[in-house]
This record gives sequence, structure tokens and C-alpha cells, in this order.
Amino acid sequence: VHEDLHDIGKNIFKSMAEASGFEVYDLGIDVPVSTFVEKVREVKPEIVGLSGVLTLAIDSMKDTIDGLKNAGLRDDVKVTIGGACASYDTMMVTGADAWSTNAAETVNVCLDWVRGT
Ligand code: B12
Repeated sequence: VHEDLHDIGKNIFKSMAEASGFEVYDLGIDVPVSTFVEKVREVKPEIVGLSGVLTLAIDSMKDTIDGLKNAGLRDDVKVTIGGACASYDTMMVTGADAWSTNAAETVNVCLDWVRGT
């Protein structure tokens, strides 16, 4: 998410999701809200993953989810946040659907989402 340059955890989650069959669009690091909104509009993904480890990434995640809401796209996607700043409280504050500090567990959550279970 914007302002956060850490990407090791994001890359691990991306690799694990791809290994489970997901097609992943990696938007990189320090990603503006507008880039998420444009890509979601273009690709129409089932799931959006947001990664951040800095405490300030919590605000960036909330901004990003608010951006999806304001663009009328929030209800079309599940959103999972991950990284060291992710927690149950962070999920509640940002308005995400799930949170993770464990990429493997969250790949299983994503599989459940796309299978509709
Ligand atoms: C490596 C590192 C760096 C590297 C990053 C390299 C890179 N390419 O990512 C470098 C040296 C560049 C760096 C820079 C900085 N860092 Co740094 N960094 C770390 C460090 C040592 C490890 C982070 C990491 O990669 N962990 C390993 C990964 C695998 O864990 P993870 O991200 O949690 O990912 C796992 C899960 O959370 C999950 N996951 C992650 N993302 C996602 C996403 C989704 C969707 C899902 C489902 C799951 C998921 O899957 C992963 C595997 O299970 C931590 C300290 C620590 N020991 O944690 C500090 C740390 C995060 N950094 C910190 C700081 C302050 C900075 C700097 C601001 C330092 C500075 N003054 O310049 C800059 C940041 C600049 C910026 N704007 O981002 C602080 C953050 C403090 C805070 N709470 O805000 C920490 C905690 C160090 C500290 N104790 O002070 N850092």
C-alpha cells in the first residue's frame, strides 16, 4: 500500500497464491489508491490483497479500501490485508474482510472464497 516499501511478505503471498492456481496482478510497492481503483475496474478480480508492515500502512490500507468504496467497487471484491501491521483490530478499522500474518493460511481462506464455501 502507499508509503510502504516492504515487499518480502507480499512476494511470498503472491508466490503461494500463484502456486495454488490464482492469477495474481502484483501492483508493486508504494501503490497509490488510484492505481488499485483503476486495476480493480480493469481486471474485476475476486480478491484484493493489501500488504503493509509499517504502522502507517494501516491508514494506507483504510484509504485504499475507502477508495474502492468511493468508486463503487468494494462490494464486488473480497479484501484481505496482510503483513506485520495486520490484526483483527486493523481489519475492523480498515474495513477489510480478512487479515493475515500467515500467507499459507490466507491462501486457504482465498480458496474458500472463490469456491463459495
Ligand atoms: C526487511 C525490512 C526492511 C527492508 C525491506 C526490504 C523489502 N524489499 O521488503 C528495508 C531495509 C528496505 C526496510 C526499510 C524500512 N523499514 Co523495515 N524492516 C524490515 C524487517 C527487518 C523485516 C520485514 C520483513 O520482510 N519480514 C518478513 C516478511 C516475510 O514478513 P511479513 O511482511 O509479515 O509477511 C508475512 C505475513 O505477514 C504475510 N503477508 C504479508 N503481506 C501480505 C499480504 C497479503 C494480502 C496476505 C494475505 C498476507 C501477507 O505473508 C508473509 C509470510 O507469511 C522488519 C523488522 C522485522 N523483524 O519484522 C523492519 C521494519 C518493518 N521496518 C521498519 C522501518 C521503520 C523501516 C524504515 C522506515 C526504516 C527507515 N527509517 O528508513 C524503512 C521503510 C521505508 C518505507 N517507507 O517503507 C520498522 C517498522 C516500524 C513500524 N511499526 O512502523 C520495522 C518493524 C523494524 C523496527 N523494529 O523498527 N525494512
